[in-house]
Amino acid sequence: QKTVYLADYLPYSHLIDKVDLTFRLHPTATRVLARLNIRPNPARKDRDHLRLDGEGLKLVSCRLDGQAITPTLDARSLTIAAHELPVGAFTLETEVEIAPEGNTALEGLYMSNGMYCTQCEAEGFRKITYYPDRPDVMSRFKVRIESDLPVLLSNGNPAGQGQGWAEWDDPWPKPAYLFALVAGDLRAHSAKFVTASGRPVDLNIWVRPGDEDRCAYAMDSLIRSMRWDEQVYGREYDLDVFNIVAVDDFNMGAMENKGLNIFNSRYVLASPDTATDDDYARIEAIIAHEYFHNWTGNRITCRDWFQLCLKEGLTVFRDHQFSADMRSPAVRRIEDVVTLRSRQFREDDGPLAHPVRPESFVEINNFYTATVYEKGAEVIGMLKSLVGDQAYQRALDLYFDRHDGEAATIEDWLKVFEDVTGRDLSQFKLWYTEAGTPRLKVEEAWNDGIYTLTFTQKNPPTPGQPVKQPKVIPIKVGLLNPNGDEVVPTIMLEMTRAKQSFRFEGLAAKPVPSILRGFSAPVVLERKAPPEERAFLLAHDTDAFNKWEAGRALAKEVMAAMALKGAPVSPAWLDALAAVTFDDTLDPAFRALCLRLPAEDDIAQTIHAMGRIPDPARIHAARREMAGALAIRLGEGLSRLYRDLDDNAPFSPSAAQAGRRALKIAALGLLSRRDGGRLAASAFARARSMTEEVGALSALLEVGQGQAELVSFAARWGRDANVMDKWHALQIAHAEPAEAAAVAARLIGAPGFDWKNPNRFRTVIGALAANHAGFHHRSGAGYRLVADWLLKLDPLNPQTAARVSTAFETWPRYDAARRKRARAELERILAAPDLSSDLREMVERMLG
Ligand code: B3K
Ligand code: ZN
Repeated sequence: QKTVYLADYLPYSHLIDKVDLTFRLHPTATRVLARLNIRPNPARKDRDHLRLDGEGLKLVSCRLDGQAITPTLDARSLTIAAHELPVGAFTLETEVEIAPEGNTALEGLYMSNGMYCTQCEAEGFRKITYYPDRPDVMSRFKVRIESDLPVLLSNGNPAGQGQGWAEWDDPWPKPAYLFALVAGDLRAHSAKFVTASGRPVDLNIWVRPGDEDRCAYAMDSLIRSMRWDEQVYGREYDLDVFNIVAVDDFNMGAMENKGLNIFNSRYVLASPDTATDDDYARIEAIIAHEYFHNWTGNRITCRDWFQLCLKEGLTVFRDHQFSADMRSPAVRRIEDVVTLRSRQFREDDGPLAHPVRPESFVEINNFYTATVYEKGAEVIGMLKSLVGDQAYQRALDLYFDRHDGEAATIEDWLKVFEDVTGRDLSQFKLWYTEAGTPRLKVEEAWNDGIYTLTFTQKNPPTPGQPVKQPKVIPIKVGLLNPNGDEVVPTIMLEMTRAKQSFRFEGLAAKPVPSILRGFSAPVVLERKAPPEERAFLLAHDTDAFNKWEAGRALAKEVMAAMALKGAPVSPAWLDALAAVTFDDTLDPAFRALCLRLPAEDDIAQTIHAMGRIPDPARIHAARREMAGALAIRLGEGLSRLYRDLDDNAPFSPSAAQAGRRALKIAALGLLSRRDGGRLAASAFARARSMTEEVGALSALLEVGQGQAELVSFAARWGRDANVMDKWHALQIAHAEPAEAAAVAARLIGAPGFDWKNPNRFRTVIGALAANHAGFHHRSGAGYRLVADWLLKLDPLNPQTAARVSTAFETWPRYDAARRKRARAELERILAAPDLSSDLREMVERMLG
């Protein structure tokens, strides 16, 4: 398959004014009739042929203005020569046959547990019918579904139904990637919503019979999202119904099809006994994300797939804002930054680094990445900081006004900000076009009452981009005096040059700086500070993010020093953390975050950034030693803390209660290191929520206990695959490094384990990849197992295989022996006959 370039963009030759689709559903022989009203695109001066995308379709018939014709077919398209086309508008009717039952790639029309469903983004519609499958071709869709299944759904508003059929009419022009169809024996959890301007909307969440009572939280999240988008962005819903369907076999989290969102069942179904607090938070965020796409993605879509961040970065930014409003902004920000660093910084630092707006791709599905999503959102956060909240709001209003109904670009997006503010954003645009995480060095000077901060930015080379330009970096800074009082509240410094100084006058004493407050830019701050200064900020910083960050930076330094040179656990770190842990004036969720030690992969990233080679075994030992030392240092206070938090309040998924549970479980984990798991065993037996159950089990496994509890968990939840994912993941996460691959192999190879289901596959292989010392074990067993299973999955489901292959993206960081083994596995994958273009592109990029 060949490479596509942003620079080659050309508008489509024709416009499609209307699409009428009829589906005669059948597991092995579904008929799809498509009637397209087509005319030449006036934006294109040439008179061109008509080329429609189509893959794996059996053409039954083709008519142009009612006359049977024989178009030119190849494996990827249907073409009608220019001279065979009428001069003006015409109608094209095709009938094709497809086999949803045999569709294991889960792209296009496929089946999951007896139900039909679709996934079209990015280029799956071409597996359903012949069509210009590109986002800049927007059309009005009418759909008729014929099937004996009781529930038949598509986009838009219902337009009639009867025995064995249903019709749907979507008044809003849309690209084909937003098309969806669902048919099955489903039950609805329903509610009503009235929009700000009085439009009544029927809300339904469709699930398998028996799951109806696990939809309440998703529905509540949806209603709050709809209200929030009205209040914060002035965006109302625009159809009479909004349907959500939960599907068990799904390649990703969820999909924002117009009026018919399709969700991985894992991100819909929740009850206190099956979902952890993290699950609740994730469900809320994903429901909101897909709903927000209705405006940022659907009403305004992307001109081409290079503009993916236009909808994804903005929608992630919006769902972060929403979660911050619903929960604690500080806690949300910290969690988002932890994810950003562990996924996006990791990506940016290796062979898969690419700009937020890539310039070329082979398989677009390989670009739904942390960079496009998470960094894409950070870039919008910076833009908002730079122009201010009011200008941001005016720019967004203008964006919706100007581009509603269009397929837009990053240039269009930046232009609304330029028009509203009069600012030149050409330097800012580098955030979209250049890959890599900038490194920011800071020096301070104190002279005659003048305090100077000097920043130097370095933009490291990334694949295909050896040289980079200085970026605009909004650096939020506050200054504290030596007593811990804030003497300069948060201000934003705007850095535009490679090296730049900022002066502060009128200070009585040399201040302690709190730099990059709220993580105001996605950069690596390289500031050497003594442990006492970190401890001071952890105790006194008024910015919650930087307060946490001070402890984090200290923990990272300590762990890296332990792994690199066998340094002892730092007493300064232990004391500082003890003070935070027992400070009852602080939010329990915040304290729980401070107690969460940096992940081993993060430390490997840190050590690599220092120009050294990380040793996974030593990092693992260091982290364990830190946790043990912390358990001892916190002493009896830990038991008291645990008891205080172990109340009998009735369960609520609220952020406040979740925060208390998180702190309680953190305390339990540490206590287990001292009592060998006695308290955790009784906590498991008494658990009243999945959060507590998983928390206790994980504390037990970490200290080598929990076998009986694993058995009882499986006995209780064996029939619920989404819950059992936790059981599988925990065993791999807590396996000893030398055994992790064997544990994963045993679980994924167990009879009856459905590894073809993406949730199952990702759980086991993803958990092994996340067990840093296990995956990178010097035996190479981790690398081998992951490669074996990627090769097994690839012929069935290339998209998920390609996605999971990112387990290998950090391989160049490690020592020669490990590199050799990892490279050998990647080359073995590449040598496989009939490798998918999805997995091939990933492996080739990783090999560099
Ligand atoms: N837009 C979809 C992702 C589609 C992924 C295609 N490989 C979900 C989302 O971002 O909301
Ligand atoms: Zn999205």
